[in-house]
Amino acid sequence: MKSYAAVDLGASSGRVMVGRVGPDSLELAEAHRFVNRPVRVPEGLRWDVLSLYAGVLDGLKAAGQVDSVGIDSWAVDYGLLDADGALLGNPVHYRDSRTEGVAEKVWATVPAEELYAATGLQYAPFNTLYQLVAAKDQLPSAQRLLLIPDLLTYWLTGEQGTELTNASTTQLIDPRTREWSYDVASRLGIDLGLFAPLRQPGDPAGVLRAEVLEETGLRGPVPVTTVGSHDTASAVAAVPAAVGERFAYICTGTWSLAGLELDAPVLTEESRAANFTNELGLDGTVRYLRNIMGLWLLQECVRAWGEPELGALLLDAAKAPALRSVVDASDPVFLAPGRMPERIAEACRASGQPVPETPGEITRCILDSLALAHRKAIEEAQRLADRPVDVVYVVGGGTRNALLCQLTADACGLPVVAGPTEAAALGNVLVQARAHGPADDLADGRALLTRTQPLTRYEPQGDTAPWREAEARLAAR
Ligand code: LFR
Repeated sequence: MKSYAAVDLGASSGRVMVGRVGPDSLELAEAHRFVNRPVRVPEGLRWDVLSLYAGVLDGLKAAGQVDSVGIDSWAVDYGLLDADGALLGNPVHYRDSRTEGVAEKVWATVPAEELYAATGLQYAPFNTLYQLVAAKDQLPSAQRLLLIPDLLTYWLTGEQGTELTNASTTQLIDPRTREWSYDVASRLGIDLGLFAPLRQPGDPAGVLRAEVLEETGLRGPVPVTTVGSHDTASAVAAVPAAVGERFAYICTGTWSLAGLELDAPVLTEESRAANFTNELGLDGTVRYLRNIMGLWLLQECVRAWGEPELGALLLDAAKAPALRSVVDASDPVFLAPGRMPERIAEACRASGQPVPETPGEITRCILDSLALAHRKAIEEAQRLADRPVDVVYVVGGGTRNALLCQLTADACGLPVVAGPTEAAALGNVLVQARAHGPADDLADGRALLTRTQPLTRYEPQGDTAPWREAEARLAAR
């Protein structure tokens, strides 16, 4: 039996989980959970990365002695270091407005079609590439750029690297070679020397520094292992699909990431126009998916309504009329925080649909819209990659939302298998277990999940006609 600490940082909370892995067992327990509260200061929206690091240290202390530690988090964001390795300011939040209008400037130098053919990344205003162009004035004083999990790994170990799955979200990686895209970087004047050397999931990332051991009470040496440090890469690693199964997945949480696991990128113009991304996954795989706003839409409404009880809200939503009004849940207009109930109402009004009024109605509108966006992404991914599927795996926080899972099954006209909820942490643990034992490969790890984790199956109900009608309604806007 081995024990692994999985640090998994999400947009609103961080957690340190302990995975105990035996040849035929896998138990995951939460050692520590802490709030991740983005802070708005006059210059914009920032991550409180020191408080996150403090949460990681508290979590390692609570976890106790482990055989290794791995870190994953959301993608694209980074910290800049000076020549002495000191952090230059708080990392900027990907929902900050500094990238507004930047893409157009970038495309004037590298046209959007060329950028897609070279990097395979969907357009999202927050891709690191656009952030770096927006931050050009700050870059001269920086000697090093570390993506968030790499920054925390550096603080824990003193060693610097750039983990590949997360690096692929920078829009500076060529998904065919899985190496830096030197041409794109040089045309945009981005110095790739800012990045530390690439590391692959499974690579050693150093050992906990003496001060960290002292602060956490752990006995050294404790290795830190590179995992799929992009949380979505880790979550997809924990999709409990069987070898040979034809499946799609949806990682649900603050975002919904819906798509396919492929062995080669799809870089066609049609794929670009449909805004699909080719992020890199474990073991040579490609995560071919679309970013959908996800439960962020609901989280922001709940915040605006003063945090009512979620259970009651979902009951009201279940009773509200189905598919009365839907919004485009992939639309970046919903990216920034604030005024979410009003923004949803505005979108319904602008598309000539009834305006949902009560929290229950608005919640129903959000869940219907998410299920519809899941349907669209999975349908288009199958077509664009020429890979039909028979089942949809839903992993992550949204698996707790039974209504969303059922609506997704109904909208897709496919069975949904929901679970595990802590997919990112489990994928993180599995990569450590492969590096240090006892898992042999990822297929092995996935099979272990199927045997050990609770999964819920939702069969599609009714036919998909109302969903097709709602889709047409949105398309006709
Ligand atoms: C999910 C996620 C998505 C990424 C978004 C921003 O947590 O990592 O995959 O597009 O956050 O980083």
